[in-house]
Amino acid sequence: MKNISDGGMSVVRFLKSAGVKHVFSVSGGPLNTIYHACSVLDLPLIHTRHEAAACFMAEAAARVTGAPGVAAVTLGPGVTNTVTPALVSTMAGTPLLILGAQAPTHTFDRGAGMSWDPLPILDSVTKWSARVLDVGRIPEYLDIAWRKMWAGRPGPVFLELPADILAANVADAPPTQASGPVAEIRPHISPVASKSLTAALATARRPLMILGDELFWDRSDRLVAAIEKHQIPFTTLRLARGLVDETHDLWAGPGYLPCNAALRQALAEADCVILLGHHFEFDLGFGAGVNAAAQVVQIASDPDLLGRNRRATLAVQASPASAIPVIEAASTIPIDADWVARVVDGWRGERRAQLAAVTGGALHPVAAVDAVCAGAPDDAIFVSSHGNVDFWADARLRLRRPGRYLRAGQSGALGAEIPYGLGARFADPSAPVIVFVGDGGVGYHIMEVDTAARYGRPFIVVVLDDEMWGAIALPQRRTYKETYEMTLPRRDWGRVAEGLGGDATFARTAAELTAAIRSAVAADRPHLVQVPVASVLSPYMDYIST
Ligand SMILES: Cc1ncc(C[n+]2csc(CCOP(=O)(O)OP(=O)(O)O)c2C)c(N)n1
Ligand SMILES: [Mg+2]
Repeated sequence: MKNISDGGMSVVRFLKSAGVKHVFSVSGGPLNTIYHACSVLDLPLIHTRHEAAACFMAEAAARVTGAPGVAAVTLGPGVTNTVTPALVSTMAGTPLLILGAQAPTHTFDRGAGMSWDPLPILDSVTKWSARVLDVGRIPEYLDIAWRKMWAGRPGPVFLELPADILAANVADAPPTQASGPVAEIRPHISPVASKSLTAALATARRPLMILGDELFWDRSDRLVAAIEKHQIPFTTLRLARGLVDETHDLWAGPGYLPCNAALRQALAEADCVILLGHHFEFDLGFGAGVNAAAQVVQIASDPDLLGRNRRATLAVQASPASAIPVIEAASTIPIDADWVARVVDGWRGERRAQLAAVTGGALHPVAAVDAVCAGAPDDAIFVSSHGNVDFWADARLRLRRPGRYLRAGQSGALGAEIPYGLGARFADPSAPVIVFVGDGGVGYHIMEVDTAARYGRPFIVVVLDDEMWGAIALPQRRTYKETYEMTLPRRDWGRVAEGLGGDATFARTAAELTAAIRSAVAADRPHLVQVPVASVLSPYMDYIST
């Protein structure tokens, strides 16, 4: 082991100081300095099977722990393989640092092997991207990257590191600037905004609270107290899933209008909508269905989100967590209790109706999701893909803690789910992790079962097998009365998993599925359960494809 102080050491020293726990990677010659430094400085390096999977794992770690993940990839195709996860991370608002190698600077513009200029490509899918051309400036550039990653709504950043810069001796170019990761900066709610917020609440009779992404990073231990004091019905969206226990009496279901008709109605009837740490995005119908006469209070640190798609009557640029004690302190709202009961009962009724749809024959997706949950321990982390059957999972799961449900989000990217499962297990080594994926999505990154086996970080993959690309096939059939290249023959995914070092079960009934999950959790080895399911269009897909 050479004890050198080169660019690779500078990189890893920074990552350690920033609290990074793993570097996810696929190797490449120029990355050797980083690999060496990870070994010397004891930063665990995870060698995956695909650069996209490495990035998804790094991003998953952030979704579980709240601390950013890091991926290191080689030049050219190594970097372009990160484009999709960078896009997912941008659209989901999650922090991710991608380090990409480059050919040595003296070969620039000569057509060096594997080399391509990735900055125009990565620029378009990240918050910020840059090239480092001076070994002494590596800590400074990482510092900039870290700040950009967290500024406002979090997102991915990309740093290109040419091979000669990574290999250069730091002693020849001492660091330009002492740096370390900055603390997150969020503006505290001002006294003036607090007064306006209190005034808005004072006239509310039918308030509805939407808990969104920023609250995941910006927690408040007064959230439940504020909700309960005023008896405000609330919904949870994307990163905020599970932020408040979703078995709570006041939970109005998941914050996705396409799968929650009760929420659509509640938004149309509410007289005060409190949107915390989010904007009126696609799954909130861009705010179009909100009662035109309602007061809309929107609180977010990132001013770019304020008023996006739908104007707020009170838009506050502040940490949503800093606003929650103001809500709690407000005089009790003279609430319309009958309306609140209608809102929460509306969602419960829809949940019951999901079960009523379960019929005989192949397992209904709802029955499959329930059977998995029945075998899963309380601390399980769930991941779901973006096929039709997963939309049933999205509407069926009730998360009881934050960071326990991972889904690519607004990008809708198939393929993130299996690496998310493994990334989650690295982030929380003791939590059982269960991934829901279709027979289409499973083909993207099933290879990562091998990575799970190599590193002893097991997770469970549940393949909901309807023998088709269902999310596309079912609307196709509805519109055209036929489908085009949509069928998938039943493949033996269990044998694939076994070939990669995992175990496997084929389950046909709910009881077999629950038993398979229980024994997989107990064995704590990578496990794939394949379940034939009925092909039934989920309410979500039904809504968005009409
Ligand atoms: C990267 C990517 N490619 C294509 C799509 C479009 N797409 C969405 S769902 C789907 C079918 C998924 O099939 P499967 O995984 O079997 O789930 P099912 O819909 O059958 O439940 C496709 C192709 C996508 N969301 N992401
Ligand atoms: Mg399918």
